[in-house]
Amino acid sequence: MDASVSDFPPRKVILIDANAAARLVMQGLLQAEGADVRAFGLGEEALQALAGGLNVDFVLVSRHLPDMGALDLLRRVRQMPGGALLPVVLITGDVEEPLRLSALEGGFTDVLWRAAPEQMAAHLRALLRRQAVLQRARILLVEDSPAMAALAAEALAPMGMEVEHALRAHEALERLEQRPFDLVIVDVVLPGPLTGLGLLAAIRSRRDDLAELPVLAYTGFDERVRRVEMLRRGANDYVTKPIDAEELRARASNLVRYWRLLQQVRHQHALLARQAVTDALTGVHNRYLLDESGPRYVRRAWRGGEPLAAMMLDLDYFKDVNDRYGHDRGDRVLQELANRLREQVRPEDVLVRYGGEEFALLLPRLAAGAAESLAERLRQAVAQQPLAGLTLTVSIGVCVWQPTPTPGAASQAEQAAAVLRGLLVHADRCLYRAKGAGRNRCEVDVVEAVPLA
Ligand code: GH3
Ligand code: MG
Ligand code: MG
Ligand code: MG
Repeated sequence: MDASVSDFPPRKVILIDANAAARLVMQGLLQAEGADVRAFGLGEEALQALAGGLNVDFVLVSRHLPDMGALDLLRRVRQMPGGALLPVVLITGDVEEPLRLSALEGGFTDVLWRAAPEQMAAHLRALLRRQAVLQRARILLVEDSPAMAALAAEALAPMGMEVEHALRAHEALERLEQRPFDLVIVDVVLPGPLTGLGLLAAIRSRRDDLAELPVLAYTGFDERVRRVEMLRRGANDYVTKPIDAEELRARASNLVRYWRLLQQVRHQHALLARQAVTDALTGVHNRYLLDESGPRYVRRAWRGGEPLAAMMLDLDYFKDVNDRYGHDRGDRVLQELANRLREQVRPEDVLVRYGGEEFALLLPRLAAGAAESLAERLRQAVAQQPLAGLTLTVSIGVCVWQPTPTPGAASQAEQAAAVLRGLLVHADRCLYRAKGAGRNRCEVDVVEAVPLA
């Protein structure tokens, strides 16, 4: 189960099944999904518990009960206070389509087939999550009439949605800045400088994620023109006055679900984007990030005539570590090395794992002297303290580019990318020199000309 769902309080479920073994199986399935289950063998017992004020999110009932038919039970649940909208799901061993249809027509929310446990588990999971999603929904209701607002809030309350009320559109905009909402319900006709249409326009023209926040409008029955205009400007849905509580609940929950889904997609997208530029072993950036953002650093340096340093750093004799202590130990060395390097650089510096045991750094505004002392500091930080219990050293090659200011330089992306490559190639050459000169040392070159690879 993902974290966003497990954060919710457990869903309360009533399970009614005369067969003790079947009850246990179902109970297991539900509990595995984090539900809080109350199981009963008789319909009458379950109805008593419900009538006694037991608050539940849904009811699962098997078709054959010793004391009443499932349909009788359903009818009695529907007559209870708060029972009109309670999901009641029928569990049956029978797959016949006519039964399914008659159960749905009879008012059951859904029908689950006992003999398909996989499918049933998936269904239950969906049901539990659906409820969980709505539970915490926060709605911003924008309505000038306190009486109307009270009606709407009352209609939404049974779903566990939290309703905040704003009297004016500008007040609603302020609240949107203060805390997250899942839905805005707005009266089209509002007094004050900003109408419902104005509020909608303000939301849809935002530059952040809130631009897509669902908006449910309500309008008078005879306000066709305004209603259409509201939809044209991006309202997701509408209800007409007088408000039908069930319709409002159904439309509101659809929109909340849409918003949650959209956020989930955004979250996944951000996660993937982060993963794409992160090295899985060490957690520092990977080479892809350097390709992505390096050219920007080049352009800035070039335009302003600011120095830009590229550094290549490679562990000495690392192959021996793997050979003598194993690959896992080698991995730990790389992780600790990455952490140590990260501690030494500034937030604006780019540190990437360039290859196996090789790291690259791109250091803006670092002139020759500063670049040389940083390289020396990095070298010592490794040599003076063991990595994963092993005393190791690194060799470092540095290329410091000191461009003459060139406004409009590298207006073309390929040009900046070529300079970046040139800098890295040159730094690598310096690294090679450091290796040749005995390792555990730094070699620094300063270049003024454009270093093209
Ligand atoms: P030099 O001082 O010349 O750099 O010698 P070296 O042994 O460090 O260089 P060489 O290129 O011969 O070996 C690099 C080794 O790094 C070989 C490879 O097995 C190891 N290596 C590359 N990536 C990883 C990794 O992700 N984990 C581990 N444990 N080893 C890796
Ligand atoms: Mg009004
Ligand atoms: Mg090496
Ligand atoms: Mg290497």
